Formats: sequence, C-alpha cells, structure tokens
Amino acid sequence: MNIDKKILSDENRLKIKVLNNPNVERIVEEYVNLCKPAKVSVITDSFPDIGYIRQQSLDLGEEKRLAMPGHTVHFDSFYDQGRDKKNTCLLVTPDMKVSKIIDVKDREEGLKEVYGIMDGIMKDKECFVRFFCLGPLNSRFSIAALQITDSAYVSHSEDLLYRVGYEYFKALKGSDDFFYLVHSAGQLDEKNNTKNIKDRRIFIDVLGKRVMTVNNQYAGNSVGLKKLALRLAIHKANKEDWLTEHMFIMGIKPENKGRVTYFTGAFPSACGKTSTAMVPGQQIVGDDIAYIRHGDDGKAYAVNIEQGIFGIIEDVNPIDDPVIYEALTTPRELIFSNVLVKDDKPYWLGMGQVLPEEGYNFSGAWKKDKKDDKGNEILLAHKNARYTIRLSELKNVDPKLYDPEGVPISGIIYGGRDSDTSVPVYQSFDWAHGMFIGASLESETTAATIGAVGVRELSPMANLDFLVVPLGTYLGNHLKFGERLSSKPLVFSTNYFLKENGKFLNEKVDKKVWLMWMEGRVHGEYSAIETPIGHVPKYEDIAKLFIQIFGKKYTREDYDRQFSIRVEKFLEKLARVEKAYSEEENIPAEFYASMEMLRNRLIAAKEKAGKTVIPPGEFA
Ligand code: SPV
Ligand code: MN
Repeated sequence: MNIDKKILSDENRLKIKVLNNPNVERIVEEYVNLCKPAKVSVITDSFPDIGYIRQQSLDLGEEKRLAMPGHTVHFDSFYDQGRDKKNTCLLVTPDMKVSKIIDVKDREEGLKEVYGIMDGIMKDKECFVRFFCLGPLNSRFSIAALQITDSAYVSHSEDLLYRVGYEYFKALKGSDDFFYLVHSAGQLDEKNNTKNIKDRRIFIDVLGKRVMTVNNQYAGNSVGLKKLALRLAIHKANKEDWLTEHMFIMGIKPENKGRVTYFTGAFPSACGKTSTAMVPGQQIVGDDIAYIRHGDDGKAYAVNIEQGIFGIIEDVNPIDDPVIYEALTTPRELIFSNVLVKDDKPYWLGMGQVLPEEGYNFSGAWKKDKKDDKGNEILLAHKNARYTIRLSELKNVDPKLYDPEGVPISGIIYGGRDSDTSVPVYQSFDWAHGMFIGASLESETTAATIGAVGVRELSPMANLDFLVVPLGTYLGNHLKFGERLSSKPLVFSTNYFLKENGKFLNEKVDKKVWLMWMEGRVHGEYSAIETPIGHVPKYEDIAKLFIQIFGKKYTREDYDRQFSIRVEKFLEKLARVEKAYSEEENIPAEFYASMEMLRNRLIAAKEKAGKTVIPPGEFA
C-alpha cells in the first residue's frame, strides 16, 4: 500500500495485509491519500482494539462520561440533529432509471464535488478503518461492510449496533463482495462539532457499492452501516429477488399459548416502530432494518442486520417503555445523544420525572426558555435525541437474534402517523392488497429528518427516504417476492395516531391489543368483519383482549369511534396516493387494481349506508 509509514504503522499495515484482499487495500489507500489523516488505526475484532475505540471516543472529546458506569453522552452539531435529506442524493449515470421522487445527481459531477470536499478533510485527525458484518455471521443473508471514518463516536456506535467482521473479511478470500462507507465529520470546533456544515454531503454510489458522507455527525447521516448501507442493500436486493426493508422484527408471544409468532413492521421514523418491537412481554429481534429471503419451506425468513438500537429517547418512561427505561437507567455500555446533561446525569423530554431548568445540551449551556437565532424556543433535549445500546443488554431480546437462518415471518405490519383516516388495526384482503397498503403508506413528518414537522407525505413501505431503485421496480419486486411464497405472511395496517378534537383516541400501550389480535389472526383464532378497507376486528374480540391484557373495559362507543370506516377520508387518501403515483412508471397493475377495488367498495358502502362514517358493525 502506498501510504506513508508515519501515517500507517507497520502494525496497522499488517492488519490489512493479512486480510489478503487487494480490494480492501486499494480502497484504504485511495481514501487515506485523499482525506490525508495524521494517523490510521486499523481495528480488528479483538477486545483491545474495540476498547481503544471506546477510549478514543472519550479522549478525542466526542463522548463524555456520565455518572452511571458505562454511560456516555455525545452531541451532534446544532444544525445536524436529524437525517439531512437535502444533501443526500443518489449518484446516477445517464442510463440509470430512477423515480421522480428520488433525489439524484449526475455521478461524474457528484464524485468530483465530493472528492473535492474530501481532499484533506481529515487533516490532523485519526482515521479508523473498521470491518463489520451486516447480519449474523455465517449466514446467507449477510453482507460484509468496510467503514472508514474519522469519528470515534461513529466507530463506537457501530460496535454497539453491528457485528464485528474482521474475521468475516478474511473469509471473503479477496473478493470485492462488500459495501464500503467513507465518513468524515470534517474539521471540528471547540465543542467537537462539524465546522463546515455547509459542505455536508451524503452521496450514494450504488455502482461503486459505496457511500461518501462528509461534514456531519448525526448517526443517521454518519454511521455508514445504518441508513447508508441500507440504500446499497436495497439496490442489491432488487437485483437479486429478495427484500431489504425499513422494518422491525419481533416475536409476539401471547400469554399461556406457548408459542412465538414472528412479525416484521415498517413504520416511518418516529412513528412507534421501536416501541412496538419493545412492547412488554414480547421478544425483539430488531427495530430498524431487515433483510428478508425465501426459505426452502416456502416461508419468508428475516434477519436483523443490526445487533443494537439507535432509538428515540423522547417519551421513554417507566409507563410507556418500561424495558428500555430500565436499561437506560442502569449500568451498561450505552451512548446518549442530544439529551440534556446536568450533574453528569442525562435528562430527556417525557421521561416521567421533574426535569431540571438548566444544564448542557446540543445548543451548549441551556436554561429554560432559551431561544435560537430565530426566536424559537430551544427545548431541554432535541425531539430526535437518542440512545444507542446493544440488544443483548435488553431482557426481551429474542434468542434467534444471532440465528444465521433468521426467523420465519407470519405477519407484516405497516403503520404511519395518521390523525384522521385509518382505523387502529386491519388486515389486507391478500398479498397484492397488502403491497398496496404498504405502497400507500403516508405519514406526517417528524424531527427524525431536518425540516418542517407535521407535513403529510407518502412513504411507500416507510422506505421512501432510502429508495435507490425506481418505485415500480421496488414494488414489483415486493409483489413477486410474496407470490413465490407458498406460505405468505398476512399483511396488516396499524394506526396509533388517530385523533378526535385534537386528542388521541388511543393510549400508547393499546398497541399490545392490536398485536395480540394480529397474532391470533395468523393462527385462525379470530374471525373478522369484511369492510371496504379490509378485515376489521370484531368488537367482542378487542373488548376481551382489553380485559385480559389491561383489566380494562373497552366500550362499544370506544370501538365505534376508533374503528368506523371514514369513507370520505379514505377516498381523499386514495386521491392523494393516485396523484403521487401519477408520474411514476411501471407501477405493477396490481397496485391500480387494489386502488380501484377499494374506491368502488368505499363508494358503494357510502351509497348503501347513506353516510360517510360507517361503524364496522354495519358490515357484519
Ligand atoms: C430513522 O430515522 O428511521 C432511524 C434513525 O432509524 S436514523 O439513523 O436517523 O435513520
Ligand atoms: Mn429507521
């Protein structure tokens, strides 16, 4: 490798040499010589190497120790508190087909631009070279990933979130069958925050199986293995007939039935995905990204490509998220980000206790009523403040997290932030209608991405932000994937956010009832009402579940208010979806067939009932 010995020591050089992989050598050489760090550290799977990263996160000031053993805190820059959609784009060549809804840039131009920014970007900094495995080791699902970063925090986060893969790279036997992710937080200010935020770029180059991301720190932008590798995997899956999804994986375990039924669920960011997977009494496999493949038995199998959670901390409290709350308040290795710190203790919004009126947060020293330059109030902690933790630290981790075969999927859930249209839970008529439900998923934007919140947007399969293939290709692949399964997962829709007169119609914990109903449906334990939108639960079944689970009375009025079919609202939604898809090409015919079927059923129901809000009982 043509890298100066002062920068790459013999010891570090040897760690690369023994991988026997000319592709790795070429990539490391290229980016080290471009980014010009003062020093390169190559990190293997060894305990001392990983301990070194943990220590560097502290020594470099990217993390600070908190009072509780193992806990640290990291702050991202004030302007880098969510995924930066504006500066994220897919690099395309003139012959590449993509959707209008995907942000693209000419590949040649983009590479020139980002190489320009990367030239010398690691000046005086240390560069970490890391090897990971996306998915369990020794699994047909898994993909190797090489990470180059100058952030010890990014590297430390990846140790919590991913499986180490130095040994896995040796098994590649020199092939280039891996993704690579190059990151630099850029030059930092006295608060250890990116100085050149205006030069923030996240360029996805599927042709080179790589992502270059610079001048950022927020994990959704910087941690290559998370949302950046997700995009590369979507590209790969769509060429190879499997699925890469923005989905949790969980085992649902009804009481006294002696069984675990695995579900996946796609929810846009900050819409209850993690908290669903963490419902007390259930088992979590993963909360964010699933690879799904066909099994020999005709079922779909899924693995979590991660082994940790980068979760939203707001509203994690002993009532709503008891398992996570306990994990976050006891000694173990974990990283808080963008919370408030006072006397070396972390605080966040909705934690269920009296909060301090001053402390230190992502804006620096903070006092209640502090305002930003524009006069807007700066909250105690950012609404997208997070925690990073290994799943193995949680009591409810599923024993199959590391199973190379994955888990068999019996149900798929789609859920968005919808205040006025859909019911809390229903089931699709069939796989194609399920695809339509996923493809027409809408949600109101949240603090997980930079920009306005509360704007209703289409997000097919909650994966729109990460799509790098035409929407028609993606949906077609999804449809075909299911058609080939002899035992198809049932497909459901949930909505936790239904409101009336500005108030939520459900408690957060109600989702456990919906989960149990869906699980029961898989086992043929509940019949349902066929309504124009799909199969809706019967009042008696839901009322019984409320009693069983919470000892709580669930009235027929509650049911009618929550489960009535809002015909006009659904028709409006179909019109929005149709418009959003009108500029897309090659959308599967089944999508439009489902849309027409729904529209006709809704209109017929309205005419028959003579009203636009119809209680489900009227369809029974
Ligand atoms: C999400 O926003 O969907 C997340 C967090 O899971 S991020 O890493 O920012 O993508
Ligand atoms: Mn996510």
